[in-house]
Amino acid sequence: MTFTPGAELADPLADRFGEDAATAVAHPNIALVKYWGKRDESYFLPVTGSLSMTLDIYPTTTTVRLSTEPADTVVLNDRPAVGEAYARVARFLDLVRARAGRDEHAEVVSANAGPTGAGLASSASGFAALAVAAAAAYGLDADARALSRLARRGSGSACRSIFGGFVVWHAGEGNGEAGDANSYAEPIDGDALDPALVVAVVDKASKAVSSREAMRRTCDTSPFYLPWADASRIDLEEMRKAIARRDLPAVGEIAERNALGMHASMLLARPSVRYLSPRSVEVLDRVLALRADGIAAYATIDAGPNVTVLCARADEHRVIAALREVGGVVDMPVAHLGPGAALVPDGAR
Ligand code: 2P0
Repeated sequence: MTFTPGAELADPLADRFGEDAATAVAHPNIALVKYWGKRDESYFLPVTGSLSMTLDIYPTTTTVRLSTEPADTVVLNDRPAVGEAYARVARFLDLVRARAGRDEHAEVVSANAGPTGAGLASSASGFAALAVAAAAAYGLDADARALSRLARRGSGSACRSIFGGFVVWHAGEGNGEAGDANSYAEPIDGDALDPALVVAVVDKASKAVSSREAMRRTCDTSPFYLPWADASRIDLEEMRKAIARRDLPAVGEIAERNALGMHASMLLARPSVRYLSPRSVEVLDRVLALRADGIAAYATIDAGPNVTVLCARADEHRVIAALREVGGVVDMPVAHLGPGAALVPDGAR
C-alpha cells in the first residue's frame, strides 16, 4: 500500500464488501507533539492535542468476522489473546455492537508486521484497523471522523492512524459524551515536507510499564506534568506553523523538546517512570553530533527506549550510517509518510 497525497480524506469504509466480515489495514503513527495524559479515562479524552506522522511501515492487518459463538474470540499474532489484551478488544467490540444495535459476537484475527508493545505504536495501528474492520463487519454507518472517534476509544493514539500523512488530534473540550463528540483526528497538509523517520531500535521487548499506566501516574503525581502540558499546547501551535512553512529544522526542534519534556515529566512521577536506557541516551548523543556536523536530524522517543530520528529524505543514508556506529542498535527500519486505515477489498484478501 503506498501513500497518495490527498487520499487520506477518502472514506475508509469505501471498500465495504459482503456481509458480516471485513479486513482492514492500518499503520502506526509517531507523534511529533505527544499525547500524554487523559482528562477523562473512560472516554480516552486527552489533556492536550497532539500531532503525528502516519508511517508506511509495520502495518496491522485485522479481520473481524461475526460468529454464532457465545463469546468473542481474539487471535493476535497467531496466538489466542488472553487477559487484558483480550478484554480490551472485547470491550471495544461491545462499544461497536451497542452503536450498531447488534449482539452477535465476533472472531477477530490480527497480525502486526512490527514488534508489539515495544513503544512502536502497535496499539495505534491495532485499534485503527480494528475500528475500521469492526465498523464494516457490524454495518456501522461511520465516516472517517466517526471512525477516528471510535478508534480513540480503543487506544487514544489510534484515532490518528485512521488518517495518512501528518495528522492533528484535537483535544476537544468537556468530558463524557460531550467530549467524545469533539475529540477526533484530522489530516493536515504537510506532504511536501516528506521527511524520513529512522527508527533506532535498541530493545524489541514489550515494556515493563504500559503507556496507559505511565501516563496515569505522570498526570496524577508528577510536578512536571502541568508545565509540560502547558508547553505542549504551544508546541502544537508552533508545530502546525512549522509544517505549513515546510521548515524541517523547526519541526525537528519542536518534536525533540516536546518528547524530552514528556520523558522529564515521567521521571518525576512517583514512583518514577523511566523508559530511556543507556542505549537511548547514546543515540541521543549521536543525533547531537550529527547536528554539530550540519545534518538536520532530530530525535523523538515514545513510551519505550527506542529513538526515532527525523531528517530530510536526502540525509537518511548519512543518518543510518551514523546510527549504525552506535552499539546496541539491533534494527533500524526507515519510515516515510504512510496511508490512512482502509478496508482490504474482497478480491485482494
Ligand atoms: C503518542 N504515546 O502521542 C504518545 C507518546 C506514547 C508516547 O499514545 O491509554 O497506547 O491506549 O490511550 O495511545 C501511547 O499511548 O495509550 C501513546 P491509551 P496509547 O503517541
